[in-house]
Amino acid sequence: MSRAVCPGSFDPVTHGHLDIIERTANMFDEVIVAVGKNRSKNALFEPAERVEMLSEACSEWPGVRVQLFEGLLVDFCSANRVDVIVKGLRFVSDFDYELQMAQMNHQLTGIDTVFMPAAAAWSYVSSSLVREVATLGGDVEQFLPPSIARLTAERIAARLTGSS
Ligand code: COD
Repeated sequence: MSRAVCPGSFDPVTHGHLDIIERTANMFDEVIVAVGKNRSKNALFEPAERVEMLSEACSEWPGVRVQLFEGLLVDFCSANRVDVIVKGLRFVSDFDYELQMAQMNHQLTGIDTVFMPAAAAWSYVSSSLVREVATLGGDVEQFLPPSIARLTAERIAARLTGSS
């Protein structure tokens, strides 16, 4: 039984993330999508909301489950008997950052990271750009599943009117 983890902030989850998760699910028996509880970013959605959105978005893929994690990713991997970390790579700057984390994680517990190239169709998409475009009134529907695009628009509208 092989088990991979796809970790991230997923604030919000985009088609780019989902492409990586689906391709990972085609390679491993089980995939845990691990949602970091990290609050240092100016998060749009609470961690529990992100878990709910991801659970719905991944519901048709057998073997994929979504969990929150806090603290070191390697500790989460050890506690959940994860064999490999899978990360999506979009461009060279992703590689620089991800390589350093992969080497640190390997040094800490021996776990390996596998890099998966982003799909060309989504390689320019990031959660932070989606948040920025939506905040400035742009249409982000093409980058997100429909229900998540709606929730994103609602949350940003609430922020802009000061009710959230
Ligand atoms: N296409 C393909 N891949 C994508 C796309 C896209 N359009 N967008 C993002 N990705 C990839 C990213 O490259 C990344 O691999 C993953 O999806 C998640 O992206 P984000 O932006 O949602 O999440 P991050 O990068 O903010 O998440 C970082 C973690 C939470 C995974 C990281 O901070 C972490 O491991 N934190 C735990 C603390 C820890 O262990 N620290 C020590 C690290 S050595």
